[in-house]
Amino acid sequence: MRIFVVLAASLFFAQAAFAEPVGSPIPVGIAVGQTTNVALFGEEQVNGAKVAEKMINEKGGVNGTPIKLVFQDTGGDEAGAINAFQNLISRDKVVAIIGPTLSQQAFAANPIANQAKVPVVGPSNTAKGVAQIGEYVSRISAPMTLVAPNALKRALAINPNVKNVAVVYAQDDAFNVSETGIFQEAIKDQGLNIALIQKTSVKDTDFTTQVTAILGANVDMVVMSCLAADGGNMVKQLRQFGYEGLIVGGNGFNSPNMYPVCGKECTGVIVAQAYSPKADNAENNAFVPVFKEMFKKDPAQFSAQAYTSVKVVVEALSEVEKNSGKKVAEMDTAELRTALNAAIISSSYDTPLGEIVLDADGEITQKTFYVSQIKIADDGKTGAMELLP
Ligand code: MET
Repeated sequence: MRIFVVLAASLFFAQAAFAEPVGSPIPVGIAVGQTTNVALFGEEQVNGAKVAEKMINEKGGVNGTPIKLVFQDTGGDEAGAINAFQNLISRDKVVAIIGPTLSQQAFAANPIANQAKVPVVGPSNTAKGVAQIGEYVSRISAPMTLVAPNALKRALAINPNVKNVAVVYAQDDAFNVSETGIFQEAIKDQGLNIALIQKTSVKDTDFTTQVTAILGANVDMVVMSCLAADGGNMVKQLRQFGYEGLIVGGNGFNSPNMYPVCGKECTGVIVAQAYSPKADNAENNAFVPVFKEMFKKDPAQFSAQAYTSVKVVVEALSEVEKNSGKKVAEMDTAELRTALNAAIISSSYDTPLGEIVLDADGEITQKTFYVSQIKIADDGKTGAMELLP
């Protein structure tokens, strides 16, 4: 009888423990740009990851073991990303790394994690070839191949008379070089003429030369592949110098943190997106209210993607426990990292981005994309991405 009571009591407590995670937390690395011009994106990524950590641990973490995010700022360059990766791999012994923010950084830092057999989940890398860096590299950010042509089609729906297009891209950034290639192909596929191409740098703040050239070319549309700070400033200067045609931006423009950079001149800019806070799926309906409660605003794409990355790692950790019959905490770090990578790839996940599939290469397939137009409020600093039908 006594044994029965003890058994029943421990079963009861085991159930209760499920809601309140116990044991040493599982360290998951977050290596994004929290400083420099890249912080405009990094801040959104940190917020999304924190929401994931809170929601996941409130639900019992990984079968009762909590997770702990270990943040390492990468800054905006390759050296910063390499340094952050090395700290997370060797010092913090994370099970996986979510990061870095830029593809430019991924091409430098991911090979280090790959060599060390540490899974990397790219939360925002959209250049061609990132998932293919190595066996241990995957991403949940769809490459612009799928996203960019959508934006052009919607722009043409707004002005079907567009003929001549100017293309702008930041030549010192891998993702923007990749993205402009995709945009330029899509522009030609639409039967439009590329009247001129202007190169910029992500470090530029003065775009007089490029803006003057564009105004001289008499184009009806400018298609830009830049990051948020440089791109925001260039949009502002284009409008201030009198350009009145359409502006289409790529992934670098997909951040509300760009609004205060270009102010009211951002209104009307068309942006392709891999996420909408309005998406009506169970995962997004759970994510958005918690995010709003924590940060008093709608989640942006980079937040939703960071949230998704953490969720992918946690679901894969659960899968590892299921397949191995062992608790993650009992596994050797190297053994766990390898098993985790195998569980991350070749799987599908329900996420705020909709259902996503990661193939054997770690490349993402995503079904739903959006195109929005920026509308800046009267204060000139806040605004919204209004979905185009
Ligand atoms: N998509 C970018 C890249 O792959 C990063 C975030 S937006 C500039 O570098």
